[in-house]
Amino acid sequence: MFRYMTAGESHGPALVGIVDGLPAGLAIDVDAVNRGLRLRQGGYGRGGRMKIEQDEVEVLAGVRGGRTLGSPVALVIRNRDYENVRALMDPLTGGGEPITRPRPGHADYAGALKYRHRDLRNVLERASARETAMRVALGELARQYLAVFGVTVVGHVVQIGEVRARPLHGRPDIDHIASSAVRCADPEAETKMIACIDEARRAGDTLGGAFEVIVSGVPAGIGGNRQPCDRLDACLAAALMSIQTVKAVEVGEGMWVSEVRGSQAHDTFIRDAGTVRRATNRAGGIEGGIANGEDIVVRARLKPIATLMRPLASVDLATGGDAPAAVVRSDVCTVPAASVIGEAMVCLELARHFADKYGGDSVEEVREHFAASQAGAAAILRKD
Ligand code: EPS
Repeated sequence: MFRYMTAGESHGPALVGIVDGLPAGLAIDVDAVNRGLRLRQGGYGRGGRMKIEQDEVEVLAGVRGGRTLGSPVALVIRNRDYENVRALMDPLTGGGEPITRPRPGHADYAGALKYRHRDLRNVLERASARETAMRVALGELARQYLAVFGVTVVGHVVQIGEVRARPLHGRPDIDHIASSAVRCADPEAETKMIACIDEARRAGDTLGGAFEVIVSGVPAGIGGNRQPCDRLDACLAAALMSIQTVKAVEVGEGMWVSEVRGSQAHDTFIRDAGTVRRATNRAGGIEGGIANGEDIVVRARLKPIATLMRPLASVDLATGGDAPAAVVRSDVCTVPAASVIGEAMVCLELARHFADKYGGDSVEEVREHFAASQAGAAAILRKD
């Protein structure tokens, strides 16, 4: 079983993560984890906090001499900003003026009622997208596990505000996305997206958008249909929806196929050199909850961030009177960062499904299971 968990407050001492279920003998590349963390911190539209943090992971357990031991892997990322706000956030002595004016669109209000907190800081600290730094670190480990099977995962931004990138033809150019300030493959759209972010910043406002994640190398048969929770599309949708500000998820051409006839919507089969492929990939690589061997394509749509420098109408929970929402330091647009987090969530979810199907206690055993399964699947298609 592959599972993970994170803990940590946005301005607390550190973020902590544990991943359990990686096989023994997997080479761990910490530099690659730190590269992922740097990508998540970047992207045009970030606020002042990212000038303070320089996220780096420390491995605490489960790895020796650069290889996994088969025991749980524990990671920590320290929050540099903690040193500036110790009086507020010290786990034993922290305190201060309560925040009492909930931001529309944020977890502030619902969380206060849920946990019966009178200080909204007790809600916002965990609700903050800061915790996604640890998701990215764990996701990079999951990506290194998926590499055993030849799987690659790439995320890119397809929309910021009203600016849409031109649709990709083929797979995205990873180097171009990495060098784009907004992680967008379309240079023309990139310029407009940057202008759009500048405009929102000047207006004291925020922006949402959309990103796409493309996965290649997933063999047919990952996922399942025995129970609702086995379905790969459902699992990926839940994983992406768990990212702060995501309000919609699409698999393949999910929105478009809802408007056309069946004769236009489905991906016809083509026989090709002893194997079978598809003329199109509108299903986004998943049919009936099971990967069909084509690239997996998922998209997530994000609402604008809830912290506005020109705050929306709210109420003061301390007095019961009308009041503008609390204003705290924040970002203008985090869609580029979200595309990195989206990659991580897809990696984590796929790692769980790969471990279910091909899992083993050591990398050698995993490779044996995978090779046997691949040979069995090829025999279904062979007609000699
Ligand atoms: C966030 C508010 C900002 C963001 C933060 C998420 O933090 P602060 O209140 O410290 O300025 O920068 O994101 C991160 C710290 C991060 O690492 O992504 C929020 O309220 O969700």
